[in-house]
Amino acid sequence: MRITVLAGGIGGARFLQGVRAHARTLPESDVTAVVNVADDTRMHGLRISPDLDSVMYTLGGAHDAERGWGQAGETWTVSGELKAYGAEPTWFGLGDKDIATHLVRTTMLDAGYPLSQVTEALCTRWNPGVRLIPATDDRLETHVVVDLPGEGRRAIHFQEWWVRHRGNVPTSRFVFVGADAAKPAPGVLDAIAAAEVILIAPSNPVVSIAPILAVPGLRDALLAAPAPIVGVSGIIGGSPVRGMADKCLATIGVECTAAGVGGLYGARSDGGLLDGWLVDTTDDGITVPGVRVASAPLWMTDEDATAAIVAAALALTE
Ligand code: GDP
Ligand code: FO1
Ligand code: CA
Repeated sequence: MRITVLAGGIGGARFLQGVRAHARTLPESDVTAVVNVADDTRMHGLRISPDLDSVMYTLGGAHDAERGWGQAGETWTVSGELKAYGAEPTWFGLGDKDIATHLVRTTMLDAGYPLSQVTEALCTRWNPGVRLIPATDDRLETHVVVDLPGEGRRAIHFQEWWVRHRGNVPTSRFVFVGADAAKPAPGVLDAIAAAEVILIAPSNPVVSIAPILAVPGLRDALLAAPAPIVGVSGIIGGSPVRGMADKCLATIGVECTAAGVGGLYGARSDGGLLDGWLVDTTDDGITVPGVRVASAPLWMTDEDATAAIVAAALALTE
């Protein structure tokens, strides 16, 4: 079965562990993940791709599960030295092992390779067992319009909003800089058109999935895809489980509930995204107009539990 997944960072990564595990039980399968790049930034001259790296490290078994980003067993010597120089941004930490990834990525990008090829090259080391494609090779960054005390209204990069301010600043909107001119990376449209099922990971709908959908052509490709599209809710009982989805949803005026996010994605029959929407058992009974809704336990506690979530998502297409 050809499965294509739209994914962000940690929620996408954990979900993909389950997709990979479930796919291994099928006679023939092939999993492609289209991954958000709008968290990407340059820091200290290095290109950082947080969501791609979260997925690559997690599927490669090298991730730090507790911290939720970067590699396990990290050391912070370089970050400490940069801080000692007062090199900005001092609020952003880069692990020593992680820096090697960014050095390879930046060197390849500066030599002219597109991010999709760089990602493929990095993955030859990590063997994720899933094909990882950035949504676009072009610059696409989430910026956040905020009111900073004493500084007035301005737009800051998503990383500054989240890592520096923890999202605790008056926030009016998210802007996907570069989206208008971005093109889907090679393989993205094919992965959507050739899929037998398309899954939307329980990733942040506002800053992980929306920037993927903002790449021109992507939404139309999803609407036209012959495969059913099933989303999995990242919101359980009104809680974002972990991360910033509550703050992001509040900013765009959407209720932080499984029904709220299902309604935000909308029914494919109505120009939206979804044929099916899988919610947690605590949210059983919610409805999304035009969408088939089912419930299952959605806590991605381990690979088996997550593979069962994937099986339940696929069952929604039958
Ligand atoms: P990020 O890019 O690292 O923020 O990660 P994603 O956007 O891929 O996913 C973050 C989202 O995953 C969070 O906002 C949660 O809603 C969701 N999430 C995290 N853990 C779980 C879980 O165990 N179950 C479900 N259903 N959602 C989860
Ligand atoms: N998150 C933090 O909370 N603090 C950091 O210093 C930090 C550094 C960092 C470096 C590389 C990387 O790939 C991710 C990093 N993150 C850090 C996570 C990241 O800010 C966000 O959680 C994601 O962009 C959300 O998807
Ligand atoms: Ca992200």
